[in-house]
Amino acid sequence: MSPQVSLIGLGGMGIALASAFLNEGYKTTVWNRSLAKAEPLTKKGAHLASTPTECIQASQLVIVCLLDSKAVNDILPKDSSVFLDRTIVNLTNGTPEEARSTFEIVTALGAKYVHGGIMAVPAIIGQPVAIILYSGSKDGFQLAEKHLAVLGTSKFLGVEPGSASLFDLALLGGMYGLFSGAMHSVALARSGTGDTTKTSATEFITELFIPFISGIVAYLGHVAKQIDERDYATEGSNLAMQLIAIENIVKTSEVQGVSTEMIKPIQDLLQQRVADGAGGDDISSIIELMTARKG
Ligand code: FVH
Repeated sequence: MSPQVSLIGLGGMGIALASAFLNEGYKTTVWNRSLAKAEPLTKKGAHLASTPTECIQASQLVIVCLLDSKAVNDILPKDSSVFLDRTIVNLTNGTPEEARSTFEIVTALGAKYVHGGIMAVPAIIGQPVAIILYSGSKDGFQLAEKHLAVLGTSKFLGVEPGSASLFDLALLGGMYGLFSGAMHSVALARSGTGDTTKTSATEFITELFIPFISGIVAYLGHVAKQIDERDYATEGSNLAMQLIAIENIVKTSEVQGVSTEMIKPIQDLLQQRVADGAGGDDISSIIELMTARKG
């Protein structure tokens, strides 16, 4: 008998998730608020449920992937008989508090609840490079594990239901830092006069930004060790020196009419650290301003 799965939510990500299961021969039942989005999947053999309740009843493993937690709370049935023997895996982006709240609600209704965070775009779902974080019911995760492997590489972070959301948001925060840095970098590079004005964003990013940043990414392992050991001794790039470079970036951005919104926050952090007497430290020492340390 073919394995079965139900999917609630057929946005860009839900369609990719459902397609991955269909491609692996799963009997796949889907539900979406707007019916039209189900059409490409029903053509590939998916069964269309007419309500979320019908979709949950169709399979023991139910995957939810909606826009936000409010949408999840809106569509989840409140009748516990629907949830008998069900494992609900919610891959909707949300806060750790929202994950914990949905865990309480769904567990009280009698189902096993696992919350997830997808660290991938729809195009790579189904490949090992698609990392998906999970936390919550260990039994639920173990029951679902071999099916979740269809979607990518699973990483179970423990029984605290909010852990996957916390790591999801932490990683996305890093990604947005990179994007905002890249946008500022391109804007500044294109603000010049002379030959550089002819440089396209594509040329600048591929020939200069990516090779430069790749070297910096490799250095992050060392930065992480400094943070863990709380030893910020620099191997040559101290904060006082880096602050001057950042001040030059801010000054030049202002002269060139480029927004300083992305660069000013890091200037503020370095200024504070240098004022605190940490001018001889490495960049890792700004972590001291970002977190209330436990233990
Ligand atoms: N797409 C991506 O790159 C990222 C990758 C990482 C994970 N995220 C998260 O995945 C969740 C879904 O994202 P999505 O890309 O599928 O989002 P949309 O294409 O905008 O589809 C949204 C679906 O949610 C349904 N929906 C919205 N509000 C309601 C509601 N009140 N009641 C019922 N359903 C609702 C919407 O239905 P419809 O508009 O088609 O009727 C779509 O199915 C998300 O948490 C990302 O952060 C994706």
